[in-house]
Amino acid sequence: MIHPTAHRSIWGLTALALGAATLVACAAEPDAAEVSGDLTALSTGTGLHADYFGNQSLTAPAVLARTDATVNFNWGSGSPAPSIPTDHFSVRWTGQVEALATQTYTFSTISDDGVRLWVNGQQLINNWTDHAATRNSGTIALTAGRRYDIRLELYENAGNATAQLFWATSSQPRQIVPQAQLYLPAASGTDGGAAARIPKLNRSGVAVAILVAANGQQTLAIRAEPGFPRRRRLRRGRRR
Ligand SMILES: [Ca+2]
Ligand SMILES: [Ca+2]
Repeated sequence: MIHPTAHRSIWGLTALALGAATLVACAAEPDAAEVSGDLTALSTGTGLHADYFGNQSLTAPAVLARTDATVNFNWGSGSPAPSIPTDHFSVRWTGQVEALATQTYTFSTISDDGVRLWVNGQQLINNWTDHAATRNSGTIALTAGRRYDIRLELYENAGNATAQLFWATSSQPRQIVPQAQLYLPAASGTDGGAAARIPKLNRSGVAVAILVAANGQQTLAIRAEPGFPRRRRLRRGRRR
């Protein structure tokens, strides 16, 4: 068994040894968890919540509610489900998207007809008009391992109907946002994912964890509180 004092100093040394490389990011965004490595294996998303309306104005009540693994639909002249008409319907997808990298993401849609997209409360796409299949896009900076509220709305007037949601970064080619990165709406807050699996802060104001995924992939995760290191906290710890 490790003596409490020794345990504290081990944490302290760990923090000091790792601090130089990691605290740059922590200082820029003190409350954020800085996570590096391939996070794909840690993603557990099941898709977005979808509400389908039997009108093109998203007017409640929804005719159908379900989880859509991705948004990658080309309904042609058909309908999303037997309970939905082939024309004059609308859909709202809600939930969270988990970033894989700390980068600027370009979200894009191909829609027929109108489309609107928000990520983290910021509207990225607004083409709420009748149109044939059209690509629209917008950008937002995201942090690896963090989840952000996402809302996508579509309406179909007549003729063909399409709804697709993509993302891309400077190092990741455009792809349909994968199911593993899409989560059902959270009860509260926007932080989660790998960040939520990092242990609570210790007395020195930092937490370090090695996250091990099912495939053995190891990811170093560090969380530090604003102003770390805090000498006063350490002194208070020694008096106990
Ligand atoms: Ca139609
Ligand atoms: Ca149409």
